[in-house]
Parts: sequence; C-alpha cells; structure tokens
Amino acid sequence: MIEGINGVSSYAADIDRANIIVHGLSLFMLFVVLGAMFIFAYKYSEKRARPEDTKNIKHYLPIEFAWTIIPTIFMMIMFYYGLEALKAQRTIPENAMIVKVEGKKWSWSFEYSNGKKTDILYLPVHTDVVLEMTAPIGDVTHNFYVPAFRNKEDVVPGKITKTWFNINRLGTYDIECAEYCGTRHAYMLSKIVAMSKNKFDKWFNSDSLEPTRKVKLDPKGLVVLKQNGCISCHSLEPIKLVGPSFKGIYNREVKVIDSNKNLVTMISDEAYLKDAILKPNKEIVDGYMANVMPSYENVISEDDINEMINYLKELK
Ligand SMILES: [Cu+2]
Repeated sequence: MIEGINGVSSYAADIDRANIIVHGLSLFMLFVVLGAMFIFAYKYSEKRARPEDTKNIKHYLPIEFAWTIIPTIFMMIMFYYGLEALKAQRTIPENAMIVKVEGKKWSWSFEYSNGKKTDILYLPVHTDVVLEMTAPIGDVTHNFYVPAFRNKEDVVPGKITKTWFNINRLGTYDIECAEYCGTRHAYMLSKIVAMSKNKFDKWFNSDSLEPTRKVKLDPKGLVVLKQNGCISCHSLEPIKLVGPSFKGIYNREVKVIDSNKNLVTMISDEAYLKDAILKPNKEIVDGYMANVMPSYENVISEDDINEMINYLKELK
C-alpha cells in the first residue's frame, strides 16, 4: 500500500468523504450534461430531423425547475460536507501538545516544549498535537503538508500559523512543502515518526535526539548542521547543490567574489568558514548566487558553530 492512501489523522475520513462527494456529484453532473448533449446531437442531426419537424418550444417550466433545483441541492450537499470537514480540520483543540515548527529555504526544523530541536518530527499517537509554525523574516512562504493526514497549512515569514492533528496509527509519514519556494522546493522534505506514548515520553525526557538507540548517534557538529537545515543546500557528498559541497571544504583554495566585486583567492580556514556562516553575503564563492543563504548570526550559538567547523574539518 502506498503510504498515505489511507488517511491516518482524526479528520482524514471527513476530508476523504467531502472529496468523494464533491467529485462524485461533479462526475454525475458531467455525464448527465454530456449524455444529453450526445443524445440530442444524434437525434436532431441534419440527417435525421428537419427544422420543420421540431416544435418551436419557447418555455418548459418543469425542466427549468429541475435543472435549477437539483444542482442547487447538489451544491448544498457539497457545501455541507465540505464545511464539516473544514471545521474538523480547523478547530484547534485546547490542551494539546505544542511543537514549534520553522520552515525555511529549504528545510524544516522542530522545537519541543523542553527545548529539544530536531529535523524529524517525533510524535506520540492518539494525542492532539498543535503545530505553531513560522518562517524567518526575509524568507518566503512555505506550506506544511502531510498527505497522509490530509492537512495543509501556509508557513509565513514573521507570522505564526497553526495546524493540528491526532495521529491514529503508528508509522512514518512524509512532510512536504506545498508552496513553491525556489530552487530546492522539491527537496524540502522531512518525516513524522508516530510512536507509542511510552516510547515518545521516554525519548522526550532523554538527552537523545533520535528515539532509536540502535542507530549510531551523529557527531554533535552534524546534529547542528541537520538542525539548521544546512545540508539541504550543502551536500555532504561531492555534489553541487544550491551551495558548495561540504566535502573537503576545509583548508582549500576558493575563488570568491568579494564585496568590491573582485575575484580573489582565499583559503577556507576556520575564520573563513565562520564568516561564511555569519556573513554569508560578504564573499560569494565563484559560480554561486548571492543573497540565497541567510545569516546565522544570533541563530546558532558560538559553541555550536565551533562544533560545526570541527565536523567540517574532518569531512575530507
Ligand atoms: Cu518551501
């Protein structure tokens, strides 16, 4: 079964029902109209009927009532089920678990009430979860979309939007960005891992960033890179994405365009890397675009930046 065919949130069934009713009635109407069109085109074609054979009917009240009242009833049915589904999806429950979401070009990050930060959203099943979502000022509008939950909500710079769901089945579900947001929009992906309440609580109260102990823990520097969405634009492999690859980035010669628009050669030492994180538009590596990367000044702590650079040094 393709993941997400069966809805797994508490309101997915309402959305699916509205969807089937709207499409079902629309298809029915389409066949009625097209059917009548083909029957009349055949019956009254030039070969089969002359104009004088046909009575000149100016008005036929019963059919005028029928084609006004029946579609109106259909519209009201669609409206009713659509509204019910929308209400279920848009009524944010009280006393829910809250997770802060940040969507930026081009990654998602999640922050829990105890300060834990992850790039995958770990959640308990059978629990109301409210997401408080935003994007950094200067970024663009994104859209938090979990197909399996039938949920979709804009994520707007400088504004908090909310969405909620209650997951009713264990599993792993895709998060996508549903608002075109630039070069790496199609790769702005993450996952929701729905776990039992016990497992979630244990993880929530632990120091671990990943709930499965079996997995080898990432080095601190890599955790910081993931949490801040760095690797959605800078590959850990020797691949050119929106930004240069991280592989072998330390201590090599780089041709950059400096602030006076001159092409100069620099050595990517510690100071250079730090500058590239805090003032990304000061020097632009030749062949890349300016004003794509946001500054991480006051976003990533000094310690974390050092951990990142230590990690990059090892990535030969
Ligand atoms: Cu996006």
